[in-house]
Amino acid sequence: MAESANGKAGDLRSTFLRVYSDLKSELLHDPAFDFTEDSREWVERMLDYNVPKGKLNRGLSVVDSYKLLKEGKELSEEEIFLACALGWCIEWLQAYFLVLDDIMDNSHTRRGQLCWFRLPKVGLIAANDGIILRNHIFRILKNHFKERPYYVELMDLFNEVEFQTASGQMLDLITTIEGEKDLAKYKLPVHRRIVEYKTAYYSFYLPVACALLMSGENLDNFVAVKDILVQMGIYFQVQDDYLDCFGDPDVIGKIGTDIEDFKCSWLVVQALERADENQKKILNENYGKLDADCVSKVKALYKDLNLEAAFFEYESKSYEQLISAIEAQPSVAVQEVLKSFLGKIYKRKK
Ligand code: DMA
Ligand code: MG
Ligand code: MG
Ligand code: MG
Repeated sequence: MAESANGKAGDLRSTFLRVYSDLKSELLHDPAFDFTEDSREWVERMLDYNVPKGKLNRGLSVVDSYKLLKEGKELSEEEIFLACALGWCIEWLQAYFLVLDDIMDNSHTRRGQLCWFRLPKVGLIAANDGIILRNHIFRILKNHFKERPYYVELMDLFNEVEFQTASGQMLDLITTIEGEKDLAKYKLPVHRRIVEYKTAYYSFYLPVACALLMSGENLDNFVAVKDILVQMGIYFQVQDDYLDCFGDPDVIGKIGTDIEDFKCSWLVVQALERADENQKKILNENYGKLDADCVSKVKALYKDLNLEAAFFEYESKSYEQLISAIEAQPSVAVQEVLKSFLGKIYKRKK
């Protein structure tokens, strides 16, 4: 296992997926719960449906980052397993947030399939499945990291980041409360605050922080790195907002709902900045309505305002700023970690 995982990217992916199967079977035989046949089957189906079907960028980044931090030294089989297990903890965290996010955002599809709660047998059982997914993270950490010197740090990291993400989700959701919809409040700093918390910490800081803890580092010494990763996370969520409207659902695997949901998306913030009085009127009358005609009118306005070009400009500017911040980092290994992460998302289509 170690040999192949030290090699090509494709090998790493298959090693990573093998670790998923190992972790899953441990969870399905957790001695703390006396599984019935039905409950074991439910959990297995729920995991296979929600955990391993994404791009796995976040999870794989733990392993990539750990390797780069080891500066070319061959990893032992155990190190590879542990880095993969931490990567999976992040994928579990992501699955937990997405299962609940899709309920709250009234979404239809995710990763090219129906959202979990949309399955007739599932419905709001999905809410408890989200809680189960969340608990699995700490089962995995206990099973594999209990004896490690960084165990407490690791649990604290996952708790902190989960709290930040849930708080970001709250901000995202309370800006859309029925009866309090007011586009006038949708300004760039409001957007920035939401996406920093709901996306950046768990998607960007967490994978690198896991790799740093495994390498024996003290996270207090990496505040500047954290700052760059948070900036990268903000850029990533702007891409997500852009793709919600302009992406190809067959490629991104989900149908956008931001316009219907009255979300404080980067696109609506930009539209409001560029709109004349007449165009603002169109937005006020059509944004946040569960009605295909209203959605089309908003999309047509986005085209008129040339938001695609605005996004491409934002994208290149963010890239340049991130690269110069990264190159100002003293450690070359850290630079490599950050550049590899940025390379994975720059100009992404999904
Ligand atoms: C999702 O933001 C954030 C979390 C923490 C799941 P979103 O609703 O824009 O994500 P998506 O577009 O994937 O539904
Ligand atoms: Mg969503
Ligand atoms: Mg959401
Ligand atoms: Mg989105």
